[in-house]
Amino acid sequence: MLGETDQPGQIITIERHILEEQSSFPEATGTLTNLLYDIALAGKIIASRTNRAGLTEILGRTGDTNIQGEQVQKLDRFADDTLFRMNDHTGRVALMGSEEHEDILPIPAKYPAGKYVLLYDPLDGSSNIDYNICLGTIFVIYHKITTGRGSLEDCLQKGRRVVAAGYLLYGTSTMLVYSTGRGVNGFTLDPAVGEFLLSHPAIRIPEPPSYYSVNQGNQKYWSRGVQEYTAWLQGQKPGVRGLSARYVGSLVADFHRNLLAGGVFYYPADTRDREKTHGKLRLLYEAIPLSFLAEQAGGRGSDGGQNILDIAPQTLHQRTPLFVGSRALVEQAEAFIQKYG
Ligand code: AFP
Repeated sequence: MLGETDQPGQIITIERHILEEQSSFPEATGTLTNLLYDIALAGKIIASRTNRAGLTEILGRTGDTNIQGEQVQKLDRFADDTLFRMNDHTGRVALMGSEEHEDILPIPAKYPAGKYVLLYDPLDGSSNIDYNICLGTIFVIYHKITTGRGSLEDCLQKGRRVVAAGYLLYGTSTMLVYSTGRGVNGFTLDPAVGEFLLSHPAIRIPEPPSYYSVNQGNQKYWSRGVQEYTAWLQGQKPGVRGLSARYVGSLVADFHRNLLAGGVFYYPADTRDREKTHGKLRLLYEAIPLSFLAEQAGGRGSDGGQNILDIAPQTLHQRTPLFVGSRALVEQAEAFIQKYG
């Protein structure tokens, strides 16, 4: 894998890394390479705007609500537009889906449609915008499986069919972490030269894990299984060393920390709304891409009963409970839920 064999001190740009990965697929046409590069470029543009959020009129809400019933913030809209416009005319993508839009986003008729499907959560953690806390963009790419210019069916593919997935983290520095199914690599944006440089080659979730991440304010709404699991994570069961809790409330930030330090993020189903006992997070835009990355780094993603990557999505904005991170910790969640419900 790239990064393992390279000389220390060698500078590997994301462009070089993506191209070198492509060269191990003789049948590759370069389309995916360019699509990933377009996403990296969109990430740079979004990062430059998030960094200035407190300084410009962009900070604040538009006053609209999105289809999830959340207030739309200007930065969300900017990130959403940037990702769409960066990919609508290239001939690489057949259609897109965004967490911010109710329906699929076809490529405008004046542009050619390509062979890939791109789904994204443009600015995850947006309720943190006003507080200068990390935000992220999550993306996932599939092959188009229908004929013509694509349809909803192309978006509702199982996570087992992911071609590539990743995220951008807008934190103390901007990072891009992605996988094409050959391990996970992380790149840090050098703002001086405007390039993503390979900083975290061949990421594996380390053992033993250090953290658990959950919104404990919801504890009273959790099932017995999730309560028992949390007590186990805290070391309240005999013979178990407790983990530290860390929770940002921006999924990308929480996931990223656990990817590098070892740990589990979970957002379980809860009974706050008895009509909606399937958790908060979206299967297509959040759970599948991050579970794919976790698995590529030696971890696992689960809804508490089955592997997230084995779920057949039914709707574009389907929600799911999510347990993701270190494999052993996710398997323990499944065991507790199976035992106690
Ligand atoms: P926002 O984009 O509305 O801030 O939601 C963020 C998010 O989808 C995900 O990034 C967090 O992990 C999770 O929701 C936080 O939810 P709680 O605020 O309920 O803990």
